[in-house]
Amino acid sequence: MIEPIVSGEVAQALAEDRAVVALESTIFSNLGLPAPANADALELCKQAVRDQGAVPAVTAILDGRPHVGLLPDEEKRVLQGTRKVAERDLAVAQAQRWDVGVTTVSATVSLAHAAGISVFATGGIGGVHRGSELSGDVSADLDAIAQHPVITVCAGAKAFLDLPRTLEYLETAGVPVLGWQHDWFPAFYTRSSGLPIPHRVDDERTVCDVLRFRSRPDTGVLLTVPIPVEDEIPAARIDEVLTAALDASARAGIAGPAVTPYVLARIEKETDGQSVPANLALARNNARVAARIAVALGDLWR
Ligand code: PSU
Ligand code: MN
Repeated sequence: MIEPIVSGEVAQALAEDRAVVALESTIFSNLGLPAPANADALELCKQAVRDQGAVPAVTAILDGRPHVGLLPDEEKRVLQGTRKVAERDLAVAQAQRWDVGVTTVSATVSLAHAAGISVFATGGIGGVHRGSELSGDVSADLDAIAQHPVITVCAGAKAFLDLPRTLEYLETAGVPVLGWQHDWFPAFYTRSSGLPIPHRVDDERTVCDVLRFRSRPDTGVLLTVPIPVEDEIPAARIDEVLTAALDASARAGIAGPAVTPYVLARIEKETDGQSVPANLALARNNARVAARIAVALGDLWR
């Protein structure tokens, strides 16, 4: 049973039916971005949500309790967090009273659901890893998105994943996959993976209607938003870098939850840091779109 501690500001916004956008905290820790870019990302995402008239709700584990919405000193602790919390780890982090745990997409959709928040913004979701036929590595993000009634807004999945299989998995799990004003499944640093998006949507109203009309009340929706044109990293450059990063990860024998942070750090190194501003730009853009959806959802239900 999850009973998150909801911050005063978020609780009040929810009580008044105002728009709220959940934000995960792994991306704001050093597992997601190096300092000081992680702190910048947090400020930019929160501000992007506020600029649209919505309230940001960062999720995390603090003092063994799940939190939705953080105070400034709590945010500082999250920036330093090193323990990654997927949905299944929420229980362990509480049972063992973890001091700080940073939440992934799977943990965040679960906490958003528990708190009554319908829209969530992240950078990129986890997915089916390349070589999953052997490793079995499929992110818990996918099942969690399928099992909580939350719209997850992301820039697609990381290009180091197996994107065709990730899309197949989402289809099997029954998750509607939408493209925000775009015809292609985005690949995080690049606007297109070359894979067509199952369904393009052009306005907030349609996204809200997809959530409303889905047949299973506990299923989520995935809204993909391509990185802004001016922030994109050229595809050829990223391909080289990804190959190098994945090779390094295999040589170092990295497995399990450590894979994603390791590969992200290698990509940063191989791009001489160019991946970091791209990551910030897409996270902020996703937060902006998510807030617009959250505002539209509120307008529909009022
Ligand atoms: N993508 C990013 N940065 C991240 C992650 C994904 O650009 O920090 C994190 C997210 O929190 C996501 C998690 O939920 O990695 C997926 O991890 P895994 O592959 O171990 O499921
Ligand atoms: Mn994994």
